[in-house]
Amino acid sequence: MNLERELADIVGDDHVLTDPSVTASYTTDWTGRFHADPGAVVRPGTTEQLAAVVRVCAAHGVAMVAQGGNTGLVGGSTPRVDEGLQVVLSTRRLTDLGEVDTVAREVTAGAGVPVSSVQRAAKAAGLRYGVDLASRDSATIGGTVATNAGGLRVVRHGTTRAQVRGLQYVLADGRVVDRLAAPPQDNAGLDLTGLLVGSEGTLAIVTAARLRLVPPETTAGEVTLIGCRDMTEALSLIPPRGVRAAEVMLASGLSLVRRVGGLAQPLEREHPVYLLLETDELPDLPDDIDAAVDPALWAYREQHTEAIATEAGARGTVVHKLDVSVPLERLGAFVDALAAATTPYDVFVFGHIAMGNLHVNVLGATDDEVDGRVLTLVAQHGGSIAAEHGIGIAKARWLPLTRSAAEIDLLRAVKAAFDPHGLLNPGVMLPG
Ligand code: 2HG
Ligand code: ZN
Repeated sequence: MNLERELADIVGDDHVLTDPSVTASYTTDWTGRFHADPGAVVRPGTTEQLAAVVRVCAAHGVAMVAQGGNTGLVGGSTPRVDEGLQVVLSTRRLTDLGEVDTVAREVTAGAGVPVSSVQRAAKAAGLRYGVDLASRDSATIGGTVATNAGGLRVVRHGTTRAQVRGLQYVLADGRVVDRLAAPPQDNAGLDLTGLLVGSEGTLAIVTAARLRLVPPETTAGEVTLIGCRDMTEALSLIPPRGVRAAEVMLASGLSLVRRVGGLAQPLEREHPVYLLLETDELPDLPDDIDAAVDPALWAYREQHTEAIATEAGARGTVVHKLDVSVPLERLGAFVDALAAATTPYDVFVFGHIAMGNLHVNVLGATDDEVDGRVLTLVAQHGGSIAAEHGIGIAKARWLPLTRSAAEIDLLRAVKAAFDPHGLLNPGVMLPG
């Protein structure tokens, strides 16, 4: 039987999309850098429907690209040009959100639930969800599980993996594994749930997650923006305790955000580096420091991604997003070396300083040669080429820079065990 007809028999005609004007938002990534025409976009409404869709695609030997809110920045959830016929499997209709269990401090969320909905449900029950990110209204639980998203509170609560108590997922042959009701402690065999977090849709398709919630903060917290000489000074000003968020920006990014967002100069003077702290109490700072305290100062950090996208649009180009991390003691040297590695392009650098995680945004490149230069520099500084956004297709060819041949052999063996026919997110994560 015809593939489209079989898919429509499972999810209904309205949820198999093929018209390019309708599928465009599913087939182009957020940066506009990655796009390919899929066979179809399928939007199952339940786990059972999704499993049936997977069985049909598997029977036809058709590849499947799982997609949540499509806010990813490495081309990990859109179809790709050189992988043949692919079906985009959108999990956005899996929006069941369970009751918050205030005793276990947990909630179960469907893969399509936006992060901000989990945050609101937790808050209404007197708790919090430990992951927060600027794309909270569009990014989904499924997508953040697939990429092991970090975000703005990672220094306080860890990455998404630390919040996931259990998962429900569909295997490449359509079988459903349900570990949503896993007990709090469970050492019966390998931690498959932990393995799936961060697997970027290459091993299975996550349909729901049991999430740990954390107690509310007991105070509102203090938001301080501090002007710094360099990265080393910024690092030295992060207090040893009570840190809820520690973010860094450079002068170029701050001035772009001010220009695009029409924001005032936040401090008395301009500085090469800015540290934004959210802390339980006001931080102890040297007397001569240039700093301001105000929750509204978050805007200077949160508006970076949008401001850079606006600037790229105005220049008729796309942004190359290089989410990397280096050991804290190498951060200063790495940032100093970036200018030479990114010549002649404009580069904006910001990120989660306490984790050594920098978002290197390069503007104006027409091929990925500059990506290779930056990622090689990362490797030379003992870092990782993917800190919190995943490898996607954007960085797959550079994985050997920071993973050994033995590790890549293991990754390939794990992939083959879960997905022997290579149908789940082909081209993502592993070099070709
Ligand atoms: C952030 O920290 C996100 O704001 C996006 O991870 C980073 O736009 C980026 O490069
Ligand atoms: Zn980030």
